[in-house]
Amino acid sequence: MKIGIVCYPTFGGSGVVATELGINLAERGHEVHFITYERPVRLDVFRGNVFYHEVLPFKYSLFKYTPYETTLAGKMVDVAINEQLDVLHVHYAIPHASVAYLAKQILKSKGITMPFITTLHGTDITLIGKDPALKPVVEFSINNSDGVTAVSNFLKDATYENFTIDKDIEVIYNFIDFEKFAKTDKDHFKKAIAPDDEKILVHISNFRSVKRAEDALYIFQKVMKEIPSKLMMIGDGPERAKLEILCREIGLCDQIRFLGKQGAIEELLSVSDLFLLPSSNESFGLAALEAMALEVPVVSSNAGGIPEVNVDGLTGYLCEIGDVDCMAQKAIHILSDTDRHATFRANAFAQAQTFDVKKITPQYEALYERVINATVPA
Ligand code: GMT
Repeated sequence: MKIGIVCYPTFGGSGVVATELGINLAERGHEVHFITYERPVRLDVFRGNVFYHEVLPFKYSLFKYTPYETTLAGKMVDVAINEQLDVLHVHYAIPHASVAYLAKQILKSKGITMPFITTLHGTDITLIGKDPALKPVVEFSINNSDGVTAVSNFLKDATYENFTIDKDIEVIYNFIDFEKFAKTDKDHFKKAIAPDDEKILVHISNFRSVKRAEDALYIFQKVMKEIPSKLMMIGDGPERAKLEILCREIGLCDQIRFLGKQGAIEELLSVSDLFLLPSSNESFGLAALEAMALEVPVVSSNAGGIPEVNVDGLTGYLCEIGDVDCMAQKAIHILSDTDRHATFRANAFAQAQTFDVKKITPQYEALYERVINATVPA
């Protein structure tokens, strides 16, 4: 198949999922065309059947805002015609689903049929999408997609609760590529971060308020009173400056490393002992799955779709949002006994295997085929 993929090219979860899916589809023999405003961060190796079409900003003195949606629609139409796409798959509803609808109508007026699939990722539904300023457009574009998927049952239910939806939403979970996320011997990293063999706790996010990254610091503060440990804070975002101030206020800057955005996450996870995900909302929690793929147990909040990934008492623990005492106590419980820690590590890995990309990509392929076959020619 010839598949167009539209996503945010950044470190955000939806962009990572879209890029990894495109790469996997290409490895399975499909031709994949990424349509984005920048090269996606994880699209870092040349492949013969992967193409990247950049949406360039259109500037004109009359415009206060660059008309991104219009140029994106134009690029979708151009790629669909010239590359003869069979299907377009847009990730994150805003604005990609409504723009895909516009592109589809333009193509229809030219006698070209191009179905599109929308994958809902989380905040496009739970946070931003339900804002009255955006809701009618999000609702319309979901109802007019040829196929709709959500990355968890929680997100599917939230979509039906927040919008009037007359479409079937299929749950296709996020996934992990075990060829990329394989444990590597990074002992020199471990020595650099934890020279006295301390336990390494890790939090990875885009440091937006929804991640409650400050809770990771409070949890760590309690854990390190019982267990010699270090905390790696990976990623960047609007809350980072406040977190660095907090780290100074609680006097733990020697124990906490802010590493910023990192490319080879798997190398840092290879030396980690426990992952902290205290988010107030999370449709899936891809970062937790990536940790589990590297045998790192997870202590998290029980928000949104996280329980569909992190199984309480098996792969880690779930506590109420904001209950840092509970999360610290569970972290200590896991880390304080070597055999118990090893069992949690093994369980986390086994659970991650249920999300193997090799099991998930065929679900998208089947959906593409169903949608293409069901589409009436223009
Ligand atoms: O908030 C983020 O982490 C970014 C956001 C996105 O859309 O890029 O992530 C959402 O999509 C990820 C991939 O499907 C999910 O793993 C995250 O749980 C989800 N974030 C939220 O729901 C807050």
